[in-house]
Amino acid sequence: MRLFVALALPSSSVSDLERVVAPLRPAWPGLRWTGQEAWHLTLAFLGEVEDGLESRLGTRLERAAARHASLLLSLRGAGAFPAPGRARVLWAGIQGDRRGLAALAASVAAGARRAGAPPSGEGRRYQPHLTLARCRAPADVRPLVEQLSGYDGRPWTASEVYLIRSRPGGEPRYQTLGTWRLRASPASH
Ligand code: 2AM
Repeated sequence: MRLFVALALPSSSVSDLERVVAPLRPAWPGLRWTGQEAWHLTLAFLGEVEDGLESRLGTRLERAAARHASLLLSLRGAGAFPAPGRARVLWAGIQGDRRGLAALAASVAAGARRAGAPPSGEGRRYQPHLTLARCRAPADVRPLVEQLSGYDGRPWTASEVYLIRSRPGGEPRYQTLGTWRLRASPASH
């Protein structure tokens, strides 16, 4: 089964962003826009994982989560992979505790590797993002990146790591298999 590990966004952050993204979609029908119900921040994409590895994976993810404090994050601006002038992916940016986020992503990747489910794309630099749209062929999305550049969402505290099964074409597309809590951050005591 196809698995990934992610953080969720609170519904207020999702609806704030949707309010800004919704009016942009009709002008760019050539892009494959993601819907708000699918929005998440990927920590590690594990790809196809053998059935039966979930419980080992769960043990490792629990340990990884317990080593990290919850993260104060916000959505800000936009960008594109590999570049706005020839985009394959249009994304919203993540601000706040990016260092903590990268450290958590590294722990999650290490835990998944030990569980026998190494993330694909390991060795690539972790670039936190929320995918807004995918492009069938490289597209010049500079106007969209510009329109979203002033976006500055309200901060939220991410306090749980999610193991999610992705079922392309399935309903629902994303199924949560487990959640593990991060440590409470010192500021929230
Ligand atoms: P994306 O949003 O940047 O496309 C579920 O598919 C999640 O895993 C998505 O957030 C997706 O990231 C990520 N993902 C899918 N395929 C991937 C791959 N080959 N390498 C890294 N991440 C991938």
